[in-house]
Amino acid sequence: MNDTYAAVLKGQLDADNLGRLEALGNERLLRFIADAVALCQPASVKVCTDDPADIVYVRRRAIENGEEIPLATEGHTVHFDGFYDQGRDKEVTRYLLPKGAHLGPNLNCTDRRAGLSEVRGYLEGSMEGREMFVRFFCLGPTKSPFSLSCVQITDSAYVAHSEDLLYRPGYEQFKRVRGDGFFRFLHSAGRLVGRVSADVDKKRIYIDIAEDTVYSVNTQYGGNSMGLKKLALRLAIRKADREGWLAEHMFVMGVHGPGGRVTYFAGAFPSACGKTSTAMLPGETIVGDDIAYLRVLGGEARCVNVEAGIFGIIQDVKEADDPVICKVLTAPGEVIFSNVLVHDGRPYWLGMGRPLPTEGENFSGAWHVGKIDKQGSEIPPAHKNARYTISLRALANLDPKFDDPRGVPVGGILYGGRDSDTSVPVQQSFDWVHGVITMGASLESETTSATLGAEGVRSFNLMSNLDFLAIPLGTYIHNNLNFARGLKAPPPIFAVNYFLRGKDGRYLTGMRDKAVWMKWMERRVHGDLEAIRGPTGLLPRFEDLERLFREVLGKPYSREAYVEQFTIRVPENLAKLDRIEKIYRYDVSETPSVVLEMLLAQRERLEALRKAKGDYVAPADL
Ligand code: SPV
Ligand code: MN
Repeated sequence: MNDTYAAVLKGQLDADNLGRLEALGNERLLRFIADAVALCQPASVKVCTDDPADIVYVRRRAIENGEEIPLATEGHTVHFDGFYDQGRDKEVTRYLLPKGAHLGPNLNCTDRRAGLSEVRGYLEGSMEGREMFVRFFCLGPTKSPFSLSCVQITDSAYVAHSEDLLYRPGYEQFKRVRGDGFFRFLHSAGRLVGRVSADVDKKRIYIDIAEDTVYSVNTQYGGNSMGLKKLALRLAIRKADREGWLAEHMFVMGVHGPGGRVTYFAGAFPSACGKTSTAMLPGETIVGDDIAYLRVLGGEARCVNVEAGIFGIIQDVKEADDPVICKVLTAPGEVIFSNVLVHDGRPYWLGMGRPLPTEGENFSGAWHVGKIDKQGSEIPPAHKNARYTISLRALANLDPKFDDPRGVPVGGILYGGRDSDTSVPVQQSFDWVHGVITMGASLESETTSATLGAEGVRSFNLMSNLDFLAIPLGTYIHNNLNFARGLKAPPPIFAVNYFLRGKDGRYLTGMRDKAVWMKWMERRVHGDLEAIRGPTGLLPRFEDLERLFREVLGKPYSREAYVEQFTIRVPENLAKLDRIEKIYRYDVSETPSVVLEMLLAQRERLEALRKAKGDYVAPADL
């Protein structure tokens, strides 16, 4: 070892922990850890291997240091984040931009030198009197072309514990695959008052793209603090850009078709738009609910779930709609609840389908009905972005190919957003390019509580990956278009919308109808069903949906419902094209020219239809 970093590690780590690091034989890793130790000044350092005893230790520490509180059910704990730390904080999440680099006008960047000095300033001495945990994980299955090694340093046992549920162990992977191509995450919760980060004004999440390193400080919320989640996604998008694959905000699920056939779908939805509940549909099997890597292997598109658990929104999770998750949330086993209401050792959340207690403990501390915040607004019993963290292995519907090193074949891709007035519930694109551009790159969604800020505002969110893009938007679209080049047959692309409303404001589709849309898409992948050609895509026929509603949900489906759901709303679609075209024409640099050409062709089809048939055109009139 080089003298300076060796001296730091020798001075701070006992022989056992030092031995664990040295066994990895990775100088870049040792340097990173030594730098973090010298900077954050922890009282002690715990290096975790893949040994289950280390996980037991981390779990115990989370309880001993008060970050997690045991609940009545065995294995269940609750964690609270600070009142102003309840979602991903986009404003203070920035790329550190080295001199000469550029990421286009749409990404939140700051000068690298100034940013490093600011965030490292906040990290200085941040772990005094506290324990530092060093953990190793693998994104994607181990021993796989998809595997990506990561090291997480944190002073939060809650973060170290959560990642244990959410990711595959990576210590042995580090031993096998030496070299510098790993991601590095350094997190400190910062100064705590009670159990929560106190210096909210000094919350920073800075992504050093030059070194594949993320610094996160003065925050605890999982999406800001757990490096392996969306922070690693940002780094992976850059790596994928360099290497010619895709890193996406997508679930992966197996949809079960006739004769025992399983067709895998990868689906991108913005946060809180039905992504997890689609991946968890009864009768289907889940591979993952949030992040996927896609690669071309042997001329075929294949994908993996990057993660091994779920950090899911708990609001509206109820027995009738989510029986599999409910079972895990109520049975003994490892579950971390966050930002729910706790009363008498039991967790409660909004929309759980029964009355909530009128008092308890929540993200505001001791809570009672009518409690108000500093602005005079009433504090809800549980936060809307309250979550549960579980391992996928706890689920009865885990797909058997979940851990396959070659991933699963991508049978179809789908994009969905929260759209109250424009798109039909389900449609298929004409081809790969049409799907990537008019469905993925044109995705809009009404904002939700998964990030801080106003809700219900329609916002552009290409591929539902906008929040995590780490390369210019035009380059990202180009990479998506190019992905199909190496494929023998590109998977069909679909768009879904679970949130379409009628003129009177009522939802036109039911919560469970997505089960039918998935089965329709599965049949379409194999060419089992015909479709109707509309101006924005290929639409289902009434008789196919009627049969699928009966078979899948055992319920009748009326022609009136079909017509209302699948009528093409020409003015709304044209208004959407206006918005999207404006973005690609004026706000995005390096837009591939095919984007505007495709949007123009869609506009011409809509205008021709309007001329021939009017503003609102039922499928039978197409
Ligand atoms: C999301 O918001 O899309 C999530 C949770 O999956 S977070 O970790 O906050 O990104
Ligand atoms: Mn997500």
